[in-house]
Amino acid sequence: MREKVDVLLKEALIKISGAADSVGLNDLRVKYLGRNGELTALLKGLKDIPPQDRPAAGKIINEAREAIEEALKHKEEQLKAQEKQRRIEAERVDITMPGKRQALGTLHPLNIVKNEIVDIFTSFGFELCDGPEIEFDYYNFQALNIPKDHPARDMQDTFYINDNILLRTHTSPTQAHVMESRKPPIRILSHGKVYRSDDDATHSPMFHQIEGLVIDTDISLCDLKGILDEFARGIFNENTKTRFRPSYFPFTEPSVEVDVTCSMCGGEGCRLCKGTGWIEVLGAGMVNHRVLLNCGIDPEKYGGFAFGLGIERITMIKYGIPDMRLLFENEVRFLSQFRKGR
Ligand code: FA5
Repeated sequence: MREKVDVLLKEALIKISGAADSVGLNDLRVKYLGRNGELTALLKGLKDIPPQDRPAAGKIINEAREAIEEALKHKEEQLKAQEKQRRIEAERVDITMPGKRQALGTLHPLNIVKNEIVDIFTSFGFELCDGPEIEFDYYNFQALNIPKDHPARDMQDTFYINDNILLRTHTSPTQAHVMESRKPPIRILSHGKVYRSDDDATHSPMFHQIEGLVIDTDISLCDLKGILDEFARGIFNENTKTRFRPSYFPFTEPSVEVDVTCSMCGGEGCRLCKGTGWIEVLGAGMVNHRVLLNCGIDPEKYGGFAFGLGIERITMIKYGIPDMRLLFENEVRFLSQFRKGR
């Protein structure tokens, strides 16, 4: 019996110490100690040996069993430790690796430029105002000295909702709302979306305007020129000059178109300014006395100036953008060029 047990024990200990993983180890447990295991078979065979030899044989088998159990336990702990080590290696995080950079958003170029324009004018004491985008014909046209059927209506192709209601074609109606509801002195800046039936590389059916209005005593064209000179230097560069050309708007008299020296060539003449050295940026003028009367302001006592510009146009000039549609397509590669500190 001892020999048999010794052979079995030796074989079991070798196999256990060579087990590759916990599954293999469990198979060995079943093979030797399971209900039909090889050592269990020897125990069951005790009944076939003479009774006086049974205690000694039983002792030998039990000692072998304890040795196998001990070896299984030891190997199990060893395998567990190895598996844990392997997992730690596999899941190891290198905390010195650089993190994944999050893609940061940025202000839209139209908002960047709008904020710059607003900053310049609010530093002169202008107050920011909003007006409705769906507007009465009266405020968009009639109060601004453009009666129904006046040819000047053709200057702004209009989206009508019905005979009296339309999508505002400019931010000028805010002038009329403010003048109706406040007493001078008035110094406001109105901004927002406006709509016209226009669509090409330099015109969009929806675009953004900013409008300035000053009403007070003793206001002259020189004040307008001074303010717009400062604005041009602030929004383009220190060396920018302005030029006033006579123009026509029904709500201002006299009216002017304002040009600035080309920010790309400095006035020498280039592709951007079509060789002229000048770029048209806005419309302006002294508020027409009829508009003052329409809005309940005494033109004998007060006067003022107004100006209106397209934010898209200023943005295109400032950044050399050739097609206005780029500003509305939300192409990320285009927009990300305006991120600060790229
Ligand atoms: C006006 O809208 C006047 N209300 C401006 C004004 C205000 C004059 C106060 C005098 C006193 P105008 O139609 O020129 O003017 O438009 C002003 C600017 O809006 C233009 O210089 C141009 O930059 C921009 N603009 C006009 N139509 C479009 C369009 N379809 N898409 C993009 N920008 C446009």
